[in-house]
Parts: sequence; structure tokens; C-alpha cells
Amino acid sequence: IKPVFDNATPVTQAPEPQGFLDDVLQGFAQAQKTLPAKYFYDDAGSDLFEAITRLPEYYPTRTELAILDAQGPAIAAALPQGAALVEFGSGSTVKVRRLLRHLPDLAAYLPVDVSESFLHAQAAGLRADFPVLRVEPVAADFTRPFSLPADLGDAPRAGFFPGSTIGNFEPAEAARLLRQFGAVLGAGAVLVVGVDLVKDHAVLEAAYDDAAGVTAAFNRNVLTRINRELGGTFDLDAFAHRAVFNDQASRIEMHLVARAAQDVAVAGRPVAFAAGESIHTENSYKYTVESFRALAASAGWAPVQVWTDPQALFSVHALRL
Ligand code: AVJ
Repeated sequence: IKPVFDNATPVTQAPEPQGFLDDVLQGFAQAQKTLPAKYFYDDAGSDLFEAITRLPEYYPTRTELAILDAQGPAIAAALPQGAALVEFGSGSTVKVRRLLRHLPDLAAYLPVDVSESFLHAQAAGLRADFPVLRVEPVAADFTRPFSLPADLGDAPRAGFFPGSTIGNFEPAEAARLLRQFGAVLGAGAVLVVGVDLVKDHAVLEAAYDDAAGVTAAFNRNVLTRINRELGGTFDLDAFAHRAVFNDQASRIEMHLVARAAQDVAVAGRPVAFAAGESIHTENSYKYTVESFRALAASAGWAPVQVWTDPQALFSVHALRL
């Protein structure tokens, strides 16, 4: 169990089931080599993702922010009065700020994040900007069960899960996650979740293969991490970035494709690549309003309302348990 800042609610969570090396070796032992997308996000990777969100081709972040700005009052009105609002994977809190200004009667805001130092800094910033808001940071991995602080009283519960992070999970895992959010929040809760929409394949593929090569650098960063943290010998230039929309599965897939046959070592263990062989590094599932509602329903959540931008690029759903 990691130490927790004294202003973050300590939660009891088992340690990470597997470490980076185990995940990498296991992923490379598959017929289709694969790496978990969560390893993109070290400091350099988080900076690269920030840069992605500002790319002209990467529409999701700015479109979701535009929906939150345009529909903030309506989204706020869909939440129960005096709610305790839990944000799953709160990060920089940029998005929730767009809602908080419309929620003067919130009982508490509970950002949940694994990065304790970041959580600490973000909570301090929020307290400065929203002096009457009770901010109760929770240091936890939202993908695994955790409990809320006991002293929230009978405030109704609301949840916030923006960014289409849900799209990074296999549909069955996404349903499991939504069900777990329900278990954390309880019956009667309202969940607001941002979901990227299916659209023209060229638009989708450009968003994940930008002209400036930022997404390519983000993708290759996972190899940089393997080299630095696991004694890997990857030649970054020997792997091409590829992003394709898989129509059947309704997802963008990111791959790193070996330009030629090569042998690489990871922690002293050999890993062989054939020419053209890929490492599947990320899935980003895209939903229609209907297909996401079906997924949510399978996890016990009923549709309340949905908001989209004028071009129907992105959706923000309110769901009730
Ligand atoms: C952070 C998972 C929402 O899938 O669009 C962006 C990650 N990967 N470009 C996404 C990502 C490549 C992003 N999410």
C-alpha cells in the first residue's frame, strides 16, 4: 500500500496485481503481441497526451469541453440536488471545473486518482478557486473496488467519468467498470460519462495519426519506457506508428509495426519480431448513442439524457442507477 497524503482519504486497496515487467513479458508472449495502454502515461507520455489534446486532428478533448460549456446548466440540472460528486480518474480537473460553476449546492467533490502528488496539488487548486466547496480527494485506482469516505451523510451520489476513457476498455471490461461505479455510488446515483462517437473513418484515423507525429511519439514512448525501466534494447526508428479503425470491433487500434525482422531484449530476455509484425498498443472504442446505452444498460444504468456537439462527434451521457 502506497503512502497517502494526509488530505487524501486513505482507501484499502490490494497492491497492483502485476508489475510492468510481468505485463510486458506476458504481452509479448501472445501471438498478437500487445502492451497495456496504461503504460503510455509516465511524465513524458502524459505531456505527449496533453500535446495530443491540442492537435487540430484530435477533436475529442475540445469537443467534450465545448459540450460541457454549452450544456453545463442542463448537465448540472440532471444531477441530484446537494449531491456528493465523485470523479473517476480526476487528473487535471479541467473538465469538472466546467460543471462545478453550475453546482453551487454540491455537498462535496471527491476526485479519485492514483497519482497522489497530482491529486494533492489539484485539490489545493480547487479549494482556492471554489472556497465553499468541500473537496475530499481519494487516492485510489478507480479500475479496482474502493470505498468512499464514511462521513458523506445522506447526500445523494453522482459520478463523473469524462474523456472517453471508457473507450480504452474492452466492452465487457467497460461494462464491469460501469457496474463497479454503480457499486461505489449506490442506487439512485446519476453518472455523467463522456463517450466518443463512431464517425467517418478518415476523421477517426487522422485523430490517431496526426500530421505532426505527436501521436506516433506517444505510441513509441512505451518502448522508450521499456528501454529505460526494464533494460530494453528497442530501436525506436525500427517501429512504425499505425492507427486503423477496426469496423467490426468499432475501435481505433494503435500498433507499432516492426519495419524489419529483428531481435530485441527485455530484461535480458529475447523477443523476436518478424518483418511487419506489430505490437498492439491501444484500443479506443467508439460507440453510437444507442450502442453505449445498451452497454450501460447491461451494467444496470438507465439513460436519462444525452448531449452532443452540432457535428455529433462526441457524446456526454447522463445515466441513472
Ligand atoms: C485518453 C483514452 C481518451 O483513446 O482518444 C489519444 C488516448 N491515444 N491518442 C483516446 C489516446 C492516442 C485517448 N484516451
